[in-house]
Amino acid sequence: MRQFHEGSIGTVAHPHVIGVDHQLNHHLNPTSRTICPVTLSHFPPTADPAEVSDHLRRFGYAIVDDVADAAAMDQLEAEALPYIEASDAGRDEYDGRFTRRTGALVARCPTARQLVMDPFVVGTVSNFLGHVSAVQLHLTQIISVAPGETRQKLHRDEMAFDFFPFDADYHVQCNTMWALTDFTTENGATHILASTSGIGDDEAIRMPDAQAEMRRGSVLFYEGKVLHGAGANTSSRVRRGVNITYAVGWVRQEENQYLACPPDIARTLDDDLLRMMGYTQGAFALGYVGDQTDPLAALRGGTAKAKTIGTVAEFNENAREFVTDIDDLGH
Ligand SMILES: O=C(O)CCC(=O)C(=O)O
Repeated sequence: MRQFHEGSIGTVAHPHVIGVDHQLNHHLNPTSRTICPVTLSHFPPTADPAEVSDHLRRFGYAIVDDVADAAAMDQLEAEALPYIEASDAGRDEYDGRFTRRTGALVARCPTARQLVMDPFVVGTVSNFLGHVSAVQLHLTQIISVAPGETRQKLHRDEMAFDFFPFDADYHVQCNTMWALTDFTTENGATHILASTSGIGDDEAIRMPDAQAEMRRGSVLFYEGKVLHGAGANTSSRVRRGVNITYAVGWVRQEENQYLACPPDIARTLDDDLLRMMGYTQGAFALGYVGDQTDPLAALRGGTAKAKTIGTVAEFNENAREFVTDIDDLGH
Protein backbone atom coordinates (compact mmCIF):
# COMPACT_ATOMS: atom_id res chain seq x y z
CA MET A 1 0.00 0.00 0.00
CA ARG A 2 1.18 3.48 -0.76
CA GLN A 3 2.65 5.53 2.00
CA PHE A 4 0.99 8.76 2.98
CA HIS A 5 2.83 12.00 3.41
CA GLU A 6 1.61 15.51 3.82
CA GLY A 7 1.02 17.19 0.53
CA SER A 8 0.80 13.90 -1.29
CA ILE A 9 -1.28 13.95 -4.43
CA GLY A 10 -1.64 10.21 -4.90
CA THR A 11 -5.38 10.34 -4.29
CA VAL A 12 -8.14 12.46 -5.64
CA ALA A 13 -9.17 15.14 -3.20
CA HIS A 14 -12.80 14.27 -2.69
CA PRO A 15 -15.18 17.13 -2.21
CA HIS A 16 -16.76 16.39 1.14
CA VAL A 17 -16.16 14.94 4.56
CA ILE A 18 -18.22 11.82 5.11
CA GLY A 19 -18.93 12.76 8.69
CA VAL A 20 -17.77 14.45 11.83
CA ASP A 21 -17.99 12.20 14.82
CA HIS A 22 -20.05 14.02 17.40
CA GLN A 23 -19.45 11.14 19.79
CA LEU A 24 -15.77 11.90 19.70
CA ASN A 25 -14.39 14.41 22.11
CA HIS A 26 -12.29 16.11 19.49
CA HIS A 27 -11.92 19.23 17.44
CA LEU A 28 -9.27 21.24 15.68
CA ASN A 29 -8.53 24.65 17.06
CA PRO A 30 -9.02 26.72 13.89
CA THR A 31 -6.36 29.29 14.70
CA SER A 32 -3.46 27.26 16.05
CA ARG A 33 -4.49 23.93 14.42
CA THR A 34 -3.85 22.34 17.81
CA ILE A 35 -5.35 18.90 17.87
CA CYS A 36 -7.33 18.13 21.01
CA PRO A 37 -7.37 14.67 22.54
CA VAL A 38 -9.64 12.16 20.90
CA THR A 39 -11.55 9.21 22.22
CA LEU A 40 -12.68 6.65 19.69
CA SER A 41 -16.17 5.16 20.01
CA HIS A 42 -16.62 1.59 21.24
CA PHE A 43 -19.65 -0.65 20.74
CA PRO A 44 -20.64 -3.63 22.90
CA PRO A 45 -20.63 -7.11 21.33
CA THR A 46 -24.43 -7.03 21.43
CA ALA A 47 -24.54 -4.06 19.04
CA ASP A 48 -26.56 -4.26 15.86
CA PRO A 49 -24.24 -4.86 12.86
CA ALA A 50 -26.23 -2.24 10.93
CA GLU A 51 -25.44 0.35 13.62
CA VAL A 52 -21.73 -0.52 13.51
CA SER A 53 -21.78 -0.35 9.73
CA ASP A 54 -23.46 3.04 9.88
CA HIS A 55 -20.76 4.38 12.21
CA LEU A 56 -18.09 2.96 9.92
CA ARG A 57 -19.70 4.69 6.96
CA ARG A 58 -19.83 8.03 8.78
CA PHE A 59 -16.46 8.05 10.53
CA GLY A 60 -14.33 5.44 8.80
CA TYR A 61 -13.94 3.13 11.79
CA ALA A 62 -15.78 1.37 14.62
CA ILE A 63 -14.46 -0.62 17.58
CA VAL A 64 -16.51 -3.51 18.93
CA ASP A 65 -15.41 -4.86 22.29
CA ASP A 66 -15.06 -8.49 23.31
CA VAL A 67 -16.29 -10.16 20.12
CA ALA A 68 -14.10 -13.25 20.67
CA ASP A 69 -13.42 -14.90 24.02
CA ALA A 70 -10.02 -15.67 25.54
CA ALA A 71 -10.24 -19.36 24.61
CA ALA A 72 -10.57 -18.55 20.90
CA MET A 73 -7.68 -16.08 21.06
CA ASP A 74 -5.51 -18.60 22.95
CA GLN A 75 -6.31 -21.27 20.39
CA LEU A 76 -5.55 -19.02 17.44
CA GLU A 77 -2.30 -17.85 19.01
CA ALA A 78 -1.20 -21.45 19.59
CA GLU A 79 -2.02 -22.42 16.00
CA ALA A 80 -0.27 -19.37 14.57
CA LEU A 81 2.83 -19.14 16.76
CA PRO A 82 5.06 -21.53 14.76
CA TYR A 83 4.22 -19.60 11.59
CA ILE A 84 4.73 -16.23 13.28
CA GLU A 85 8.14 -17.32 14.51
CA ALA A 86 9.05 -18.43 10.98
CA SER A 87 7.84 -15.15 9.41
CA ASP A 88 10.40 -12.56 8.38
CA ALA A 89 10.43 -9.03 9.73
CA GLY A 90 9.45 -6.28 7.29
CA ARG A 91 11.84 -5.28 4.53
CA ASP A 92 11.39 -1.56 4.94
CA GLU A 93 10.27 1.05 7.40
CA TYR A 94 6.73 0.99 6.06
CA ASP A 95 6.18 -2.75 6.54
CA GLY A 96 8.16 -2.31 9.76
CA ARG A 97 11.61 -3.70 10.38
CA PHE A 98 10.41 -4.87 13.81
CA THR A 99 7.10 -6.15 12.47
CA ARG A 100 6.33 -9.67 11.30
CA ARG A 101 3.46 -10.35 8.92
CA THR A 102 2.05 -13.86 8.86
CA GLY A 103 -0.54 -14.76 6.23
CA ALA A 104 -2.35 -17.80 4.78
CA LEU A 105 -4.37 -17.98 7.98
CA VAL A 106 -7.27 -19.93 6.48
CA ALA A 107 -4.93 -22.76 5.48
CA ARG A 108 -2.77 -22.63 8.58
CA CYS A 109 -5.11 -21.84 11.47
CA PRO A 110 -8.54 -23.49 11.80
CA THR A 111 -9.55 -20.87 14.38
CA ALA A 112 -8.92 -18.09 11.86
CA ARG A 113 -11.67 -19.64 9.71
CA GLN A 114 -14.12 -18.92 12.53
CA LEU A 115 -12.98 -15.31 12.66
CA VAL A 116 -13.33 -14.92 8.89
CA MET A 117 -16.92 -16.21 9.08
CA ASP A 118 -17.85 -14.68 12.44
CA PRO A 119 -21.58 -13.87 12.04
CA PHE A 120 -21.32 -10.43 13.65
CA VAL A 121 -18.39 -9.46 11.44
CA VAL A 122 -19.89 -10.89 8.27
CA GLY A 123 -23.17 -9.12 9.10
CA THR A 124 -21.39 -5.80 9.50
CA VAL A 125 -19.24 -6.23 6.42
CA SER A 126 -22.18 -7.38 4.28
CA ASN A 127 -24.14 -4.35 5.34
CA PHE A 128 -21.21 -2.00 4.73
CA LEU A 129 -20.46 -3.48 1.29
CA GLY A 130 -24.12 -4.14 0.52
CA HIS A 131 -23.91 -2.32 -2.82
CA VAL A 132 -22.29 -5.28 -4.63
CA SER A 133 -23.34 -8.75 -5.81
CA ALA A 134 -20.66 -10.53 -3.78
CA VAL A 135 -18.27 -9.80 -0.91
CA GLN A 136 -15.01 -11.72 -0.74
CA LEU A 137 -12.08 -12.28 1.59
CA HIS A 138 -9.29 -9.90 0.63
CA LEU A 139 -6.49 -10.89 3.01
CA THR A 140 -5.65 -12.61 6.29
CA GLN A 141 -2.54 -11.48 8.18
CA ILE A 142 -1.33 -11.50 11.76
CA ILE A 143 0.63 -8.30 12.30
CA SER A 144 3.11 -8.67 15.15
CA VAL A 145 4.61 -5.32 16.12
CA ALA A 146 7.67 -5.91 18.29
CA PRO A 147 9.20 -3.56 20.90
CA GLY A 148 11.32 -0.90 19.23
CA GLU A 149 9.09 -0.59 16.18
CA THR A 150 8.53 2.96 15.00
CA ARG A 151 5.23 4.44 13.94
CA GLN A 152 4.04 3.39 10.50
CA LYS A 153 3.30 6.09 7.95
CA LEU A 154 -0.35 6.98 7.69
CA HIS A 155 -2.06 5.61 4.63
CA ARG A 156 -5.38 4.63 3.08
CA ASP A 157 -5.58 0.91 2.24
CA GLU A 158 -7.66 1.46 -0.89
CA MET A 159 -4.48 2.71 -2.60
CA ALA A 160 -3.56 -0.94 -3.15
CA PHE A 161 -5.95 -0.86 -6.10
CA ASP A 162 -3.40 0.84 -8.32
CA PHE A 163 -4.33 4.23 -6.84
CA PHE A 164 -7.69 4.11 -8.59
CA PRO A 165 -9.70 7.16 -7.46
CA PHE A 166 -12.86 5.50 -6.22
CA ASP A 167 -15.66 7.96 -5.48
CA ALA A 168 -15.91 9.17 -1.90
CA ASP A 169 -19.12 7.21 -1.42
CA TYR A 170 -17.95 4.02 -3.13
CA HIS A 171 -16.41 1.63 -0.62
CA VAL A 172 -14.31 -1.15 -2.04
CA GLN A 173 -13.11 -2.82 1.15
CA CYS A 174 -13.80 -3.30 4.84
CA ASN A 175 -10.99 -4.20 7.23
CA THR A 176 -11.08 -5.88 10.58
CA MET A 177 -8.24 -5.91 13.10
CA TRP A 178 -8.83 -8.44 15.87
CA ALA A 179 -6.80 -7.76 19.00
CA LEU A 180 -4.84 -10.95 19.62
CA THR A 181 -3.11 -9.07 22.45
CA ASP A 182 -4.49 -5.99 24.18
CA PHE A 183 -3.97 -2.92 22.00
CA THR A 184 -2.51 0.00 23.98
CA THR A 185 -0.97 3.36 23.13
CA GLU A 186 2.38 2.00 24.32
CA ASN A 187 2.43 -1.24 22.33
CA GLY A 188 1.39 0.21 18.97
CA ALA A 189 -2.41 0.27 18.83
CA THR A 190 -3.52 1.33 15.35
CA HIS A 191 -3.71 5.08 14.78
CA ILE A 192 -7.03 6.19 13.27
CA LEU A 193 -7.75 9.65 11.89
CA ALA A 194 -11.53 9.51 12.05
CA SER A 195 -13.60 11.25 9.39
CA THR A 196 -10.71 11.48 6.95
CA SER A 197 -12.46 9.41 4.29
CA GLY A 198 -13.39 11.40 1.25
CA ILE A 199 -11.27 14.45 2.05
CA GLY A 200 -7.98 15.45 0.50
CA ASP A 201 -4.68 14.47 2.05
CA ASP A 202 -3.67 18.00 3.08
CA GLU A 203 -6.81 18.46 5.14
CA ALA A 204 -6.91 14.86 6.35
CA ILE A 205 -3.43 14.91 7.87
CA ARG A 206 -4.50 17.74 10.17
CA MET A 207 -7.46 15.83 11.57
CA PRO A 208 -7.28 14.53 15.15
CA ASP A 209 -5.40 11.30 15.63
CA ALA A 210 -6.38 8.61 18.11
CA GLN A 211 -5.20 5.12 18.82
CA ALA A 212 -7.58 2.17 18.78
CA GLU A 213 -6.98 0.94 22.29
CA MET A 214 -8.96 -2.23 22.89
CA ARG A 215 -8.96 -5.41 24.91
CA ARG A 216 -7.86 -8.75 23.50
CA GLY A 217 -10.74 -10.29 21.51
CA SER A 218 -12.11 -6.91 20.42
CA VAL A 219 -12.33 -5.86 16.79
CA LEU A 220 -11.46 -2.60 15.07
CA PHE A 221 -13.38 -2.15 11.81
CA TYR A 222 -11.95 0.42 9.38
CA GLU A 223 -12.60 1.09 5.75
CA GLY A 224 -10.24 1.63 2.83
CA LYS A 225 -10.40 5.42 2.72
CA VAL A 226 -9.62 6.32 6.31
CA LEU A 227 -6.10 7.46 7.24
CA HIS A 228 -4.53 5.02 9.66
CA GLY A 229 -1.31 3.19 10.50
CA ALA A 230 0.28 0.97 13.13
CA GLY A 231 1.63 2.75 16.22
CA ALA A 232 5.16 2.70 17.60
CA ASN A 233 5.81 -0.03 20.14
CA THR A 234 7.52 1.54 23.13
CA SER A 235 6.49 -1.27 25.47
CA SER A 236 8.43 -4.42 26.28
CA ARG A 237 5.93 -6.83 24.69
CA VAL A 238 4.80 -7.71 21.17
CA ARG A 239 1.47 -6.32 19.95
CA ARG A 240 -0.41 -8.79 17.78
CA GLY A 241 -3.41 -8.01 15.59
CA VAL A 242 -5.25 -10.31 13.20
CA ASN A 243 -6.01 -8.30 10.10
CA ILE A 244 -8.84 -9.91 8.13
CA THR A 245 -10.05 -7.75 5.29
CA TYR A 246 -13.02 -8.13 2.94
CA ALA A 247 -13.53 -6.53 -0.44
CA VAL A 248 -16.15 -6.22 -3.14
CA GLY A 249 -16.27 -9.35 -5.29
CA TRP A 250 -15.05 -7.73 -8.48
CA VAL A 251 -11.51 -6.70 -7.46
CA ARG A 252 -8.33 -8.73 -7.27
CA GLN A 253 -7.70 -10.06 -3.77
CA GLU A 254 -4.66 -8.72 -1.91
CA GLU A 255 -3.77 -12.20 -0.66
CA ASN A 256 -4.20 -14.80 -3.37
CA GLN A 257 -6.65 -17.15 -1.68
CA TYR A 258 -6.41 -19.89 -4.34
CA LEU A 259 -2.68 -20.31 -3.73
CA ALA A 260 -2.46 -19.30 -0.07
CA CYS A 261 -4.91 -22.10 0.66
CA PRO A 262 -4.00 -25.05 -1.59
CA PRO A 263 -6.92 -26.96 -3.19
CA ASP A 264 -6.32 -30.05 -1.01
CA ILE A 265 -7.01 -27.97 2.11
CA ALA A 266 -9.71 -25.91 0.42
CA ARG A 267 -11.69 -29.09 -0.36
CA THR A 268 -11.96 -29.77 3.38
CA LEU A 269 -13.59 -26.39 4.10
CA ASP A 270 -17.27 -25.41 4.33
CA ASP A 271 -18.98 -24.08 1.22
CA ASP A 272 -19.79 -20.75 2.87
CA LEU A 273 -16.16 -20.15 3.78
CA LEU A 274 -15.08 -21.17 0.29
CA ARG A 275 -17.56 -18.75 -1.27
CA MET A 276 -16.15 -16.01 0.96
CA MET A 277 -12.65 -16.93 -0.22
CA GLY A 278 -13.73 -16.35 -3.81
CA TYR A 279 -15.13 -19.71 -4.92
CA THR A 280 -18.24 -18.05 -6.29
CA GLN A 281 -19.09 -15.56 -8.99
CA GLY A 282 -17.64 -12.23 -7.92
CA ALA A 283 -20.18 -10.50 -10.14
CA PHE A 284 -21.91 -11.56 -13.33
CA ALA A 285 -19.34 -13.55 -15.40
CA LEU A 286 -16.42 -13.17 -12.96
CA GLY A 287 -14.62 -16.24 -11.70
CA TYR A 288 -15.95 -19.19 -13.71
CA VAL A 289 -13.69 -22.10 -14.63
CA GLY A 290 -13.19 -23.58 -18.11
CA ASP A 291 -16.50 -24.03 -19.91
CA GLN A 292 -18.38 -21.66 -17.58
CA THR A 293 -18.25 -24.08 -14.66
CA ASP A 294 -19.09 -22.67 -11.23
CA PRO A 295 -15.81 -22.31 -9.26
CA LEU A 296 -17.06 -24.13 -6.16
CA ALA A 297 -18.33 -27.01 -8.31
CA ALA A 298 -14.98 -27.10 -10.11
CA LEU A 299 -13.10 -27.32 -6.80
CA ARG A 300 -15.30 -30.23 -5.68
CA GLY A 301 -15.01 -32.01 -9.04
CA GLY A 302 -18.56 -31.15 -10.12
CA THR A 303 -19.88 -29.73 -13.36
CA ALA A 304 -22.53 -27.20 -12.27
CA LYS A 305 -22.46 -24.16 -14.48
CA ALA A 306 -21.93 -20.57 -13.43
CA LYS A 307 -25.06 -18.38 -13.33
CA THR A 308 -26.46 -17.05 -16.59
CA ILE A 309 -27.40 -13.40 -16.97
CA GLY A 310 -31.06 -14.47 -16.64
CA THR A 311 -30.38 -16.05 -13.25
CA VAL A 312 -28.45 -13.02 -12.10
CA ALA A 313 -31.37 -10.85 -13.21
CA GLU A 314 -33.55 -12.58 -10.63
CA PHE A 315 -31.72 -10.72 -7.84
CA ASN A 316 -29.91 -7.85 -9.53
CA GLU A 317 -31.86 -4.82 -10.70
CA ASN A 318 -29.22 -3.67 -13.20
CA ALA A 319 -29.07 -7.13 -14.77
CA ARG A 320 -32.89 -7.15 -14.90
CA GLU A 321 -32.84 -3.93 -16.85
CA PHE A 322 -30.19 -5.31 -19.19
CA VAL A 323 -32.20 -8.44 -20.09
CA THR A 324 -35.55 -6.78 -20.85
CA ASP A 325 -35.10 -7.18 -24.63
CA ILE A 326 -33.61 -10.69 -24.56
CA ASP A 327 -36.30 -13.22 -25.51
CA ASP A 328 -34.56 -16.48 -24.62
CA LEU A 329 -33.16 -16.39 -21.11
CA GLY A 330 -33.13 -20.15 -20.69
CA HIS A 331 -34.69 -21.46 -17.51
O1 LIG B 1 -0.98 -3.07 12.38
C1 LIG B 1 -1.68 -2.06 12.36
O2 LIG B 1 -2.12 -1.53 13.37
C2 LIG B 1 -2.06 -1.43 11.03
C3 LIG B 1 -1.24 -1.95 9.90
C4 LIG B 1 -1.54 -1.31 8.59
O3 LIG B 1 -2.31 -0.40 8.48
C5 LIG B 1 -0.86 -1.79 7.38
O4 LIG B 1 0.17 -2.45 7.50
O5 LIG B 1 -1.34 -1.47 6.29
